[in-house]
Amino acid sequence: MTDEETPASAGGTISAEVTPAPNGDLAALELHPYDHLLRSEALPHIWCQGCGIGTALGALLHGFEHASVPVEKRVIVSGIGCSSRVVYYAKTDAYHTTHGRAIPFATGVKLTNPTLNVVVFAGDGDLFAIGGNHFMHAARRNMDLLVVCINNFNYGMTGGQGGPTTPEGALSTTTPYGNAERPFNLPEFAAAAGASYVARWTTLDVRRLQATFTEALARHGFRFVEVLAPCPVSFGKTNKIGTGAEEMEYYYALEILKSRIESTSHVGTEIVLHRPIVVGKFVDLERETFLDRYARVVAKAKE
Ligand SMILES: Cc1ncc(C[n+]2csc(CCOP(=O)(O)OP(=O)(O)O)c2C)c(N)n1
Ligand code: SF4
Ligand SMILES: [Mg+2]
Repeated sequence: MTDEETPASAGGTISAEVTPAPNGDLAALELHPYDHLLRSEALPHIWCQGCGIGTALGALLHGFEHASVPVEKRVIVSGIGCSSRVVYYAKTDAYHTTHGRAIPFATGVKLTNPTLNVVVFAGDGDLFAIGGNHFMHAARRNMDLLVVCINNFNYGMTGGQGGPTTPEGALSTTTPYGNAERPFNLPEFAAAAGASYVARWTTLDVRRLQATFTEALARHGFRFVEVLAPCPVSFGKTNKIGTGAEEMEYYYALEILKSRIESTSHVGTEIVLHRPIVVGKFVDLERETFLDRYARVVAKAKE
């Protein structure tokens, strides 16, 4: 990213002020309340100023703590992309796999050691373009995974190409005259494929995200959380939404809680540029998981 592309040059500000370490001792300085949950040796991170991925990671770490998941039981599996970089920074067991293949790797981890609490954390391109089939079948099986999708409506890492969640008409480096395709509606896709738990929030909804992760980490089966997140240097810039902060204002103006629109059928969960965005929890069911069913089959085979 060049200086020209930073949100600061588009009107944001960067503070150069840093709290001095006591006696100049950097090790004694607590940089963040979740510092102990981060691999500080891997910092600085690669994310652009105003990117939403770190906010979602912070909420997930909050969820691990508040759902009382023991540190040694936390696993994050990711694919490839800016979102998938979280595995470098979270102090959990982690697996940075190949593009689109986080779900099958995570399935292998869970089946090998069912006592682990396995989270897949990846981008919209990773999970729904190259990895779409894996998503669909893991949901159908009700595989015991929490899947977190950072939906920034494009392929952030590779230069802002359009993908399966790019809204119709939106601009990207591969749709310079507007996207002619209709995007996936991720909550509906997940629900139709068989997910037990489905929610969507934006990175503006930090407390709701924290509560959702806390709840979802304590559940079983296939759980899906879509996080709408700013990608200011690509999607935000190309579509004139602006900086990360301006994309938050965009969400503030457009998001509607699902609970507020229960009685009005004309507002759905599809995402249309500059139209209301429905957020909330859409599915929360107790269903037999793959591991439950598989244990029965194994018991039968042993009879
Ligand atoms: C098999 C394969 N195909 C393509 C790529 C190139 N590639 C790397 S990241 C990426 C897309 C990332 O988009 P997304 O998953 O939405 O993550 P984001 O960067 O937006 O967080 C692509 C196409 C790759 N690394 N491997
Ligand atoms: S390119 Fe977009 S998604 Fe990637 S770090 Fe920058 S703002 Fe975030
Ligand atoms: Mg993306």
